Amino acid sequence: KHAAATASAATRYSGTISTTTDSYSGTYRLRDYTRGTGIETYNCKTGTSYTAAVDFTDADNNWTAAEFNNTAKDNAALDAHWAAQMTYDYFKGKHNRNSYDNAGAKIKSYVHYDVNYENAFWNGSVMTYGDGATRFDALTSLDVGAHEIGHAVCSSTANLVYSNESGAMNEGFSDIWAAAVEQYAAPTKSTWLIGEDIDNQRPSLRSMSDPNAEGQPDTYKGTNWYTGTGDNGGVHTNSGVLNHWFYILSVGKSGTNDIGVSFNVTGIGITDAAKIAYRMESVYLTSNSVYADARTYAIQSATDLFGAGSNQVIQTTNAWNAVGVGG
Ligand code: ASN
Ligand code: ZN
Repeated sequence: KHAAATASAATRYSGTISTTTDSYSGTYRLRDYTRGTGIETYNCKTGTSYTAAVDFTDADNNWTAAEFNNTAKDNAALDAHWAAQMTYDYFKGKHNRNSYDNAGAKIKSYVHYDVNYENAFWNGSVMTYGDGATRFDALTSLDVGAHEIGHAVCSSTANLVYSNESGAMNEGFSDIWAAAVEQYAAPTKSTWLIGEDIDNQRPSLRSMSDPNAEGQPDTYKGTNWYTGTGDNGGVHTNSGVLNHWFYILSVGKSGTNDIGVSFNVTGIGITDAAKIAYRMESVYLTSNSVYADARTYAIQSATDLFGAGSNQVIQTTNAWNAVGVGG
């Protein structure tokens, strides 16, 4: 009745990739039943109803630019489908997590949401992607897709409240997974920039290597630290501190931070840094955790994974000192 099939897909942002689709009723649709209980990608046709959405289909399973790089930006659906697949594979392969809930939950993505919609979001159940307008092209790049699914992972783990410091860390974890998935599935892209493929006006939405470049703090309560009430208390601003901690831990950096602390961190690589971040998020942090808790539990996680006194524990501690979250 239906069967998994391997497609060739000319994506909007990641070249021509191999992807799993579903052969059904004489055509192929953007559904993949080889991962968890499924990965499904739907077309909202510029409406805002999830129930009115339809399948994307292709007659021969060769989803070409000639067919999909049209004025409707239908090729963006191929990126969303692939982003969900690569995020699934990353969490399964690297953290033995079976989908965002670790119980194989179906990952549904809704593309062409609304008209000129300049955002993407996890609505608590499904991923939703606008086509963009002025600042953004269609918001279905690999890193943005991984970021949104990262919110679903957070909901099923630490469940960080989406305001103030806990919300900034919720945002930071989504950027950490965006970087980790991008490094895993597309290592030639700019791992440490978020949204570089979709931004028409800036180099990126956020820079994990230099948060100040996009208006974020790189130091706890340092330059650009936001204390107002907008954006749920600056969740997309103050995430720069967690982002920069993860960057420094992965890659290393030396310098002096905004509060005058000199640091010299040797990077442990993104693989070990991600193991520490994942354990902190999935085992230790809770809804109202703040940056001081992240320091405590990152060090605890590194100790669990690599042993007391290990280089990973030393550099985890040094990276927190570097971003101004002291002991
Ligand atoms: N794109 C935004 C984000 O994922 C939308 C939101 O949920 N605040 O952070
Ligand atoms: Zn987010």
